[in-house]
Order: sequence, then structure tokens, then C-alpha cells
Amino acid sequence: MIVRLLGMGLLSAVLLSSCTAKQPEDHNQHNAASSGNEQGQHAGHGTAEPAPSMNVKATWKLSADNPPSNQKANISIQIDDSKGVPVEKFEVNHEKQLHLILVSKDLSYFDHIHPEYMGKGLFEISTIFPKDGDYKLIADFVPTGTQQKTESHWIQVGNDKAPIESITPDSSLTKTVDNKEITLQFDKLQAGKEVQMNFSFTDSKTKSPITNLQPYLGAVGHVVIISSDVEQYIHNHPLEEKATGPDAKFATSFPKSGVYKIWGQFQQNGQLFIVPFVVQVP
Ligand SMILES: [Cu+2]
Repeated sequence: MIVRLLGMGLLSAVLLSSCTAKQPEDHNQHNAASSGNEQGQHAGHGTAEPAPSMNVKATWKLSADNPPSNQKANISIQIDDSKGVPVEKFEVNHEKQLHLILVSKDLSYFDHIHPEYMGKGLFEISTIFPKDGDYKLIADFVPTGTQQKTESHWIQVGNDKAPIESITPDSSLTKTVDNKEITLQFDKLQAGKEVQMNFSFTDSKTKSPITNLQPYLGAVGHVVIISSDVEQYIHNHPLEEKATGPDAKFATSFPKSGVYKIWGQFQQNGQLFIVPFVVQVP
């Protein structure tokens, strides 16, 4: 599968639910698994008619085949329809037309950036990869009037193959980031069913609840979940987008049992912070 994906340079998305501004009752989850098939599976929670699916092709170009680490690398993504005609219009979804997630193969590195739309289906951005190794680039977007799409692409940064250490589940789901103590809780950690997860925030010094979280890209938080084999990608937005803490609740669904890394992105006092967790889903 990996070889084929590298060869193809992209994969198709399986969408479990659409997430557009028109469906606020939706639980805001985009899923993608690298099945390689265009099998749109709509499992939205709303009663609204699902938007039609659209076959797209993403063509990825980098400033170099193996861009060196610690230097600016340009990334361009051309989105065309199945006939090769550029997709011109994209929904603004959480304030952006395209969300780009970058992860290293060992999931130690994570970034969430927003390429600029140049028109005629072309998005561009430059970034710096911190070290040599394999990275997966995941683009998340909504061609206007259609369902959420996820397209991904593996790249090799530099020439060294970084040793891959498998991630291990956290023994404690409380982390301290930038003087904030964040605890992640699930109603029931299980695969294949909706799971509610709650991030709760306290000031690590005063131990008082944090109630002044700020919206970032139109929501109190953004959560990205990726399976340890980097095959499953899930992007969630909060059930209550306007919450300010101390709780931020999300509904999600882990497609199958296994180890997953979860990154929550939040903002307080104008500072964006990321809290990572690794969980074993039974
Ligand atoms: Cu984004």
C-alpha cells in the first residue's frame, strides 16, 4: 500500500462526514483513510441532504524532490477535477479554503498551516521541515457545493532515513503546556462508534480553571487525530465552537482499534498552543 501510495503520490479520501459551514449541527468530523478507493461514506449526524461528492486529483510539487531539512521548502498543491480541469472555488471552512497538516512518519512532528490560494485550483506555501525523514502532507478542503475532501502525499526530506520509533500510549492523559494543565477524558474509548472527548484546562500554577480560551480559526479548538501507521486521519471541531473553557468538548470516531496520536490546538492570550496525547483505542 505504501509503495503504491508513494507511486501515486496521492490517495483518495473516505469521508465519514462532511463538515461545511452550512451544516452547523454536524459533529464536525472529517475522516480519511487510505483505502485508495473513492468510496464516499456519508455518516453525518444532521438531517440536511449530503452535498454531492466530487472526484478530485491533487498534484503535489515541492521545490526539490528531497527538500533539505532546516531550509525553506515550497509546497504547491494543484486541485483538479477528474477530467483534469482546475477546481476554481472552495468553501471557506474554519476561515480557510485549505488546511494543510504536516506530520513526520513517527508522528513526533506536527504542523497545521494554511497555503495561500493563487486561483485556478493552485495553493502554495513554504515551510521548514525540522529534520530528515519521511513526512506525510494532508490537505483538507471543500470544493464549493461538494463534500469535504482529503488528499495526502508522502515526501522524503533530506537524504537520511530517520529511525522510526513506534509511539506508545501515554500513561497519564494530563499534560502541562505553557503553564496550562490540560486533561483529556473520553466518555468511552472505543473503535467504530462515536466517542465524546473533553479537554479541560486549568492554570498549572494557581490550579484555577481557565475560562478565557479564545477562538482560533472560528472555534475554541481544533483536533487532529492520526493513527500510529499514519493511515487514518481525523479532523474534529468542537461541539460548542464558542466555548471558552474550562472544557472543550469534541465528538469523534476512531475507525478501528489501535494507537492514535491526538493534537489539540487552542489559543489563550493571543498565544496558540498545541497539546499532544497518545491513546490506545481498544
Ligand atoms: Cu486549518
